[in-house]
Amino acid sequence: MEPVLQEIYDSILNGDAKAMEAKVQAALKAGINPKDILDQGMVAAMADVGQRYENGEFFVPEMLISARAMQAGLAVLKPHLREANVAPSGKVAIGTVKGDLHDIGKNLVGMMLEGAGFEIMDLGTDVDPEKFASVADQVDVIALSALLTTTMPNMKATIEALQRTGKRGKVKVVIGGAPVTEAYAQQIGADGFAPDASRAVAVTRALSGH
Ligand code: B1M
Repeated sequence: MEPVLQEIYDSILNGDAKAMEAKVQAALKAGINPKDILDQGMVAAMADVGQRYENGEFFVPEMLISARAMQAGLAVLKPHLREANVAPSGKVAIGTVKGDLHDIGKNLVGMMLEGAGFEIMDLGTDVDPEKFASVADQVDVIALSALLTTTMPNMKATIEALQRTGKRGKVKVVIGGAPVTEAYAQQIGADGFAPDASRAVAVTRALSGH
């Protein structure tokens, strides 16, 4: 791994948001591909943080400061994740489902969709099924993120809210997040599943026709 990518990785593990900004800027200046900075330096480090939490080596405060360092790096990277000359596409409402406060993956998917030309309505985290249903008339796709096995059922609850309010036929629903699978998407009647942000763009494009 390039030394600066290792430094980015370490800054996330150390929860050093200030160093992150400088290191990501240095990596960009050195001509390293933004996708490599993201995947090798940042996403890999967050997976390591999760592993350490599972092993009892990290606790919630460590996860939180690592998340802040990740967000600081994403803010620097954001303009560089845009695709060149993208034509305006469809509109996507994105949010993390009810009960779930994890927003890094959701933000990343939103950024990549924005970079691909989609207009993003970011509903934030802990979003009620009814809130998603209330914006269904205004968008082409609803994108749901969940990071907890305990909040995944709220993806199903969101689809049910769309059905209940007669809006299911008006939008496509794409789901994703670490515990979510293709099989789960089929089980709950979602239109698409993506395991990561790049594939979320491909699936959203295919479903929205943009
Ligand atoms: Co939490 N947490 N956390 N956490 N946290 C996990 C998810 C966990 C797996 C850690 C572990 O045990 N190894 C575990 C869940 C276990 C489970 O459910 N099976 C867990 C737990 C238990 C908890 C708490 C319950 C801890 C506690 O309080 N006791 C608590 C819950 C709070 C709540 O939500 N109600 C909690 C809290 C937190 C923090 C607040 C401290 C912090 C979040 C800060 C924030 O988001 N602003 C946090 C963090 C940082 C994590 C880990 C370490 C990292 C998550 C992350 O940001 N990854 C995580 C461990 C892990 O995931 N390995 C963990 C980086 C991000 C880029 O990846 O979000 O997976 P990810 O997104 C990916 C893909 O999943 C996909 O694309 C993204 C980019 O490739 N994707 C989509 C995501 N959404 C998508 C939507 C799509 C398509 C693709 O279509 C619409």
